[in-house]
Amino acid sequence: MSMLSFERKYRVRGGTLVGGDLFDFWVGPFYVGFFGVLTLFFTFIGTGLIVYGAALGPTWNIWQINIAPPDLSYGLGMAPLTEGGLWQLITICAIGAFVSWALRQAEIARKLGMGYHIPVAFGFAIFAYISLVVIRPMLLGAWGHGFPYGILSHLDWVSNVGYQYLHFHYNPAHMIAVSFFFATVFALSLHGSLILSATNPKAGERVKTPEYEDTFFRDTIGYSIGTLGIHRLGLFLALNAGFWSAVCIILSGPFWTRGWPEWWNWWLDLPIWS
Ligand code: UQ2
Repeated sequence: MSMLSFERKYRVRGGTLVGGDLFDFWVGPFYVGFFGVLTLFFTFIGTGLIVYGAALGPTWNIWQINIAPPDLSYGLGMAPLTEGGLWQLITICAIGAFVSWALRQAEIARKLGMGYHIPVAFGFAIFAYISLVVIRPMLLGAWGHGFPYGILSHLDWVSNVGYQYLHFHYNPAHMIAVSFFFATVFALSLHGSLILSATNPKAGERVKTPEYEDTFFRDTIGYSIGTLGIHRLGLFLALNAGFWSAVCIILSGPFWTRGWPEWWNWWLDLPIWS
């Protein structure tokens, strides 16, 4: 399986961050590595705990299964398994699996002599998750501020926390995050459609070169960001979307406890109006 002609060139020894040669091997197409083993370990334990938590609950309805964080009264302490302790262990396993996965990406990047762009980008997604279940709960003084693990229950949590600040869309960092999400989607639609239009010609026709891609955008808007530039822009937009999402939820509670519409009173309070 996967015995491609270029494997001998790219399946190189070394580049590991921990353990030297110990886990430096492949299983089929997959690189294992110390962090591959660690990812599998956390994934199996974490998934097992989720299934155990579901089994303790009142339903197997996939939409309604819910594993809740501890009551606020437990503060930042450990809770009994059935009182939010499962949520705490699952959170540890999730972070362990995500971080191990990022470090496995870093090891593979090292083997191939590539930059660390992929693990860094994934790191922003991990940061957004950790801001919800670790950073904000710690700043607020209770694990109970984390979001519950369940399809509908986490949606209810988002809705409830949003209304706690009257109208979350008035959160300036939320506005920035949403704008980056839309800009990301816009950029990817421009890029994806441009690449397909240039590289998927009718039968018998030639694939178009990047000069055609540049020309299309110069003709339409007088500017082309370029083939490397569009990928820099895409990464920038996507990382900012995740980053400002984390900022907007960390601000809410630890640094701003009133309704978000009220935050904009700084505008009405400017001395220039008097
Ligand atoms: C581009 C270019 C690409 C692209 C795209 C553009 C040849 C293949 C999509 C056009 C992108 C521009 C003008 C930037 C738009 C700005 C935002 C914030 C979305 O020029 O070079 O390479 O894929």
